[in-house]
Amino acid sequence: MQDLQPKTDWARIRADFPILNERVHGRDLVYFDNAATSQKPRAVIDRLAHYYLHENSNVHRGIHELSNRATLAFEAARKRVAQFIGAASANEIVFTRGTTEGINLVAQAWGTKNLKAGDRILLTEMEHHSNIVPWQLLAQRTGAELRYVHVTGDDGLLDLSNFEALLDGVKLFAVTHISNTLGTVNPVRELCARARAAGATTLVDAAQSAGHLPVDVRSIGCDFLAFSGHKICGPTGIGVLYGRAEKLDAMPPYQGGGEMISRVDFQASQWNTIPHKFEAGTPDIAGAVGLHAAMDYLDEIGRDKIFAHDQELAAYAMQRLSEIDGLRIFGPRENHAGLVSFVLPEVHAHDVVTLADQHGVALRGGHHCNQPLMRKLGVPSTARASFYFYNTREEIDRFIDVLGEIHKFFSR
Ligand code: 7TS
Repeated sequence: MQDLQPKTDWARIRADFPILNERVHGRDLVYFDNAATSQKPRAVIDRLAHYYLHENSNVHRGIHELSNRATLAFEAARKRVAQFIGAASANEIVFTRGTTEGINLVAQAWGTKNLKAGDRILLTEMEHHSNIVPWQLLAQRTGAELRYVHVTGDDGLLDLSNFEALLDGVKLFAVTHISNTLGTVNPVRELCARARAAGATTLVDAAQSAGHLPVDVRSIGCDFLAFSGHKICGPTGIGVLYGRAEKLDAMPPYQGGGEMISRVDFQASQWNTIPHKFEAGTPDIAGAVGLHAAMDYLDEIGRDKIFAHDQELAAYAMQRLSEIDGLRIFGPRENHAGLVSFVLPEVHAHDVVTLADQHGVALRGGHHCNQPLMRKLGVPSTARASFYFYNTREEIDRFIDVLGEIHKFFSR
């Protein structure tokens, strides 16, 4: 059968990102640090400028025209987020500063009310620090106990052989959708179903997934899901926490201030409805509006196509990396997300990154906010190349050439 889908013009899409034309140390930039933050297309940059040029005002409080424009744009962004992740209602969308703040909000507001000494919190060994430390703080406050689903080893999969046993007594299960170090894509739908069947509340860290593959909270079946705007072509400073309406309704506020109240007296106050109850103070209005443009931009390409492209680049990079003698690659061989972590024998990851930078190639080296995972894998750090839809196979070839030179230099 003939393929009736129009071919995606990746070269034209790449041209939407002015920063990719930068020269770094006299070379064309190769930007392979997308897991840390993505670049921004002109559509998002223009939308931010338009907001500040024509709509800037504070939201919800004003009656004047500009305040109406800002409020309409801000609330339209909330509706768009609900659609972007398949939420039942815009009331289930809380704007935050990012994934980290979303997880802290749940740990603080939901956790403090619902956990007590002896209760269990189940995480996995591949979580980012921002999906570990808020739960440690909660455990310290409440006397709850932390448990971890093990990672199998360099192939970076979750060992689910004793998952049901681990779920015993668990009140909260939190898991990353895609690992920012291993590139593992976790079966979050199945994991959330099993955790909920065992009586646990579930949270998905979608920092690495929301902008890379179609994400649907009702299909995943989670209670909470968090992501960051800046990793999905949106601005920094804006993020999203999704919460099931009944969960958010039953939670106390996270922070106090303007916007989150319906009535304030000198001694006590009453809370606003969700999601406003969780948005004290002036929000990042421009950020939300810019995020709206980013979501429109991504969905015009199609997140299914973006993920197929990510996976193709990761597979190609792993194939090319395996040509280098003794190089150790982390993460699954199949169904790998768009990033690759590796260690060159005898070379510290920071040296790899510093030397690659001299050739214009932006990588990241370190523990990637996964210190416990690094200890488990027995390495202090890895070097990581992380891709997005504007990256190309030619850029991977350049990166491999540069690694080859670094390898040669250190094996002399
Ligand atoms: N969760 C995961 C899985 C992440 O990869 C990150 C950031 C976060 C949470 C935190 O997101 P933030 O926007 O709140 O900071 N990951 C990375 C990274 O891999 N390199 O730099 C930041």
